[in-house]
Amino acid sequence: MKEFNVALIGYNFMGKVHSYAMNNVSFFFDNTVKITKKVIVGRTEHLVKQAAETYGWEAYATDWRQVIERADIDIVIVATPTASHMEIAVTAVKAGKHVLCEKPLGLNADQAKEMLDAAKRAQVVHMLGHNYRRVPAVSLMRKLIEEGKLGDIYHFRGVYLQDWLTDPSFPVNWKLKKEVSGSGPHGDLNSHLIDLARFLIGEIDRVVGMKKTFIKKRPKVTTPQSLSSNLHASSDAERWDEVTVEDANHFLAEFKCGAMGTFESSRLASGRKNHEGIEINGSKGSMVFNFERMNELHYWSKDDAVDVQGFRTILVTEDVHPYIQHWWPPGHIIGYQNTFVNQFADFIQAIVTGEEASPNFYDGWQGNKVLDAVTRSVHTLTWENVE
Ligand code: SOE
Repeated sequence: MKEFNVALIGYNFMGKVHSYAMNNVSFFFDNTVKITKKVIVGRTEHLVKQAAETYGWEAYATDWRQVIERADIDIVIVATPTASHMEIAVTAVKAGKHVLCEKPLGLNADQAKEMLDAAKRAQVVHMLGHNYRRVPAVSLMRKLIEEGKLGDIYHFRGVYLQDWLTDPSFPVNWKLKKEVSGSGPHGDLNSHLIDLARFLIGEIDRVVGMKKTFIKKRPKVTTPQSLSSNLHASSDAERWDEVTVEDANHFLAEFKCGAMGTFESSRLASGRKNHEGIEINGSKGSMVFNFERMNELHYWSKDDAVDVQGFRTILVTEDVHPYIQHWWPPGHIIGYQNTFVNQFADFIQAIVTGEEASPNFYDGWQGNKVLDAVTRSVHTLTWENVE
């Protein structure tokens, strides 16, 4: 039995779903591996205590440095806001821990490079949390593209649309503050699209982008419960906080393979909840994926007889499909949380075999370079090279 003790830094949405993954990975994947959820870390004691109890952690702590120093911790998961990724991840790899870090890797490419260098020097396994690569339909897309089913790739179309900021009374949180998050949907959502684009059709050469903040001030609150008292605040300064990131960021790209790319990310796309859509068109066919229908892949093939040509919907739940042999019989679909189980299983496998994890900090560095190039182009109003 191989045993790994884990420390998780961060306890909100990502903390919850990583905990879920650890609770389930041995059940569905390698049952010769024992994962012990040793300690979960957060700054607000009563909340991290509650998370520890709900998600089943042995202990909780408020000081991540003390936890990383512990000799009994093998793996550190960094699920904090982006601004703290570098410090935590570099400290952890220097302490010899294997690290799984949430996306985007750094606030910028320089930070990401420093993280990559530190991880390489420490010779630990490093992985970047892009769970959407672990959707069976997305992995199938890659397999089919590698087999040449789409021929030469002409177009990559990626949209990642949400609408949680359409209500102007939605208060400011860390995701709306540049110093904590780095950017808005650019780092949060475009980072996923860029990772999928690289995974599916390769590197991006150059980009040109635009961004916009439609709602520039929002209620200032410390907790969601204090929203009503905030509305009666006596001064504007008490009541309003400035949004320092964009609400939407769109860009065009040219890929090394010659394909043209369009990327759209927004938190103001009314009615779109977690609409992560990808369409790829090639000389021999097309494929369409939308995360909100994550068990399906749409495929159009020029090889089909003309009289029956049309987009077919593949239900990606067969044993022959990526990851599915670990889950349920055909037709018994999987969900968002299961992509994190797939991801954690791949991470553990890399640790056990000594192979590189994928995506890793190198991919995070490449992703940060694309994000940076778009940000530069927004200011220069011209195409920017990624390198
Ligand atoms: C933002 O709302 C968010 O939670 C992202 O941070 C995640 O990476 C994405 O998967 C879902 O949306």
